[in-house]
Amino acid sequence: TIKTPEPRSEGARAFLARRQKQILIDGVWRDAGSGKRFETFDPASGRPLAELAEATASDVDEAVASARAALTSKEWKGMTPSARGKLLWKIAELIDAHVEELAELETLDQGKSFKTGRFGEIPASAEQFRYFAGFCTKILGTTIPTSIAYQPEGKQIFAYTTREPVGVVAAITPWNSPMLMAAMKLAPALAAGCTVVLKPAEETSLTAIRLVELMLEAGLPKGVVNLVTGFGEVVGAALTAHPDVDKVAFTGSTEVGKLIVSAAEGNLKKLTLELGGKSPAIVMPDADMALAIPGIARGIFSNSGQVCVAGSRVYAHRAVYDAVVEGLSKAATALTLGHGLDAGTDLGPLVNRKQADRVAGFIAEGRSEGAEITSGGNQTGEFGTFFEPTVVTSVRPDMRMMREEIFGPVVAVTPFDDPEEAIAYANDSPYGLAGSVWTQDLSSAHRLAARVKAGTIWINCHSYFSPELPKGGHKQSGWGYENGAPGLENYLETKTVCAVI
Ligand code: TXE
Repeated sequence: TIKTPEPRSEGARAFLARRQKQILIDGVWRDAGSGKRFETFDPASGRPLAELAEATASDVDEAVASARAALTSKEWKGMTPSARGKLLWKIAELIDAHVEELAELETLDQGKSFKTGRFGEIPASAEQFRYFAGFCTKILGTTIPTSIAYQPEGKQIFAYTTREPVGVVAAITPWNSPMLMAAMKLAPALAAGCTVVLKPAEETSLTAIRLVELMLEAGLPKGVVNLVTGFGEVVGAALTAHPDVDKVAFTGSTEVGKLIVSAAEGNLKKLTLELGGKSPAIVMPDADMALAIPGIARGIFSNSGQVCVAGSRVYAHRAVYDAVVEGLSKAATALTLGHGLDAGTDLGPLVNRKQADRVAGFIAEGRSEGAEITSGGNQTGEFGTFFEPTVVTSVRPDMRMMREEIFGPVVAVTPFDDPEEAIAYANDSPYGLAGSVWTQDLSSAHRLAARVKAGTIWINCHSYFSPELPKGGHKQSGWGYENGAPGLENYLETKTVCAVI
């Protein structure tokens, strides 16, 4: 039996002691209009952690109205770019100051190992605000010489562009890396001068609530960020169909991404969609195996595979195929499963029973169709929320486990004989989120990088992120980019002013 350990930080204990969480509208925390609540659980122990407000469409209406009013408020629109930058920087500092607490809350709510949050995702969330803070003073228009032939006598044409915030943004985030996914939307949205209604995933809302508290503490004016907790098909659907929301920034499944495209039709709101993936890793015969094996293992097993860019399809040249299968299987067996807050834990549970059942379903189906499990393959734990890191071979390209996103610690390894075959395998997917190539030959590395259809290609590494590096999906992995300068563009409109003077 796994017990929920007491969090060590005073902050996490105090936050959990206030069991009933609320929504934030126009700077005021309050219950959902319906008065309803639902529980959020520690997936390792099954213990309820807190009660979340179950918002409905009328709460969404109020949150959107608050964001709309804040967009032109003196406190927000009137804030100088420099002051806005300082505010974002201050938010980053507050995240860093609360890193232990936020990492503990993330582990308790999501399951991930403490070190993943403490040394990865929480500091990375602070870096989002720090990176985009610098943009606030550098959002520039241009002056444009024109070729317009007609000009009244004695007059000339003067044309320029300005950049404006796109407006009210609905940020809808998933449960795999809750805090980081929220930060990746809030930071560029605020840098651009937008206002936001944040809807975190119903499974993992705690760090979003704590983050918003810290943002208010940093001095964010009321209404600039509103938070509504609740279910996707109610709160998420109301936001995406709302006529007064200008843009949706979404990370989640391709299935829901498509629903959002239809829902957004009414007012043709702008969309950025970061959707599923089935990212390939190509291992060439000259790969440095000391780098490749741990790198590929990390690329699929970290966060128990609940990572959009997880390298779930490995294509290994036949000369190194056995070594890759053996190496990955050993790496899988070496990982310790346990409660994320226990110091020795490498992998916590999946986010909930439903997700673990889903992963088990893929394995059972694959097995029945001839796939061979060389390591792991079992759902474990008192509540069936854990899943062993798993290496599978003999998986045919048409099998569901090779085509669909499993979102668990499962990797399929397939041999290839020449690079053209590897490229064809890698591109045989409706997804195009990311991929990696493993080789010591510079030319072949860059040639492969050019030929694999994906938003990010890593060479001799996998799942390396930084706010400077644009990240987005080709094919059915999404629309638009997060991070880097393109990440800011999504939150800006261009206005052209053309004058006869
Ligand atoms: O995702 P959903 P689910 C994939 C992964 C996983 C599968 C299912 O393969 O196994 O999706 O997970 C909100 N209108 N990814 O079902 O539903 C929802 O409340 C508007 C990949 O949990 O897409 C949550 O906040 N919003 C992924 C968010 O959408 C709606 C991360 C994401 O949940 C909605 C997560 C609706 N009709 C899952 N329905 C990645 N790319 O990283 C739900 N939501």
